[in-house]
Amino acid sequence: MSNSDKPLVGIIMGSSSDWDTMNPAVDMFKEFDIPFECRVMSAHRTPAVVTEFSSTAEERGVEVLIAGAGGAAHLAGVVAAHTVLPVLGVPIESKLNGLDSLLSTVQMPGGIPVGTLAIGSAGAKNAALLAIRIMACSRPELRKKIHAFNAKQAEKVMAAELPV
Ligand code: RP5
Repeated sequence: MSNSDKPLVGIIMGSSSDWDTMNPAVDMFKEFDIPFECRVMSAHRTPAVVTEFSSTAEERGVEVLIAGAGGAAHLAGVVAAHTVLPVLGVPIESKLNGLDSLLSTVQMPGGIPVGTLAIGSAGAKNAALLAIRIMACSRPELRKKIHAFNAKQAEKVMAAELPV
């Protein structure tokens, strides 16, 4: 899945069963009109595909990579080992409520960084927003869009009504 020949962001997940969790990340890139590519690949089941995807991401023009995986969640770490692009990891909820995914994503050895987000769909949404903030460092127009997004979000909070 992709919305462009020239994606700026690569989103991958270890299994199609991760889609419901990762979909909010895709929604954010659609909302901000950012070209992305989105694929299923597994650090354990398709290691050669992960190696190829991550080692060629830079030459494809990709600027940030997001990897979601659950359980023995090594995907983000393996991606980070094959690229110098920023890699954001999303731990997927699992049989251990995602604690296994969180720990196996976050506990990287010094030298190979993965920016790990929260467990589950909030983590996926924030991975996309963090990727957008990274890309906005050199794109003033994109930074304006983030300000507008935050203002809209705050308006919604202030308009909330309680059933009392
Ligand atoms: C991981 O194993 C995937 O990221 C997924 O979260 C988990 C279970 O995968 P399936 O058995 O549902 O394909 O690699």
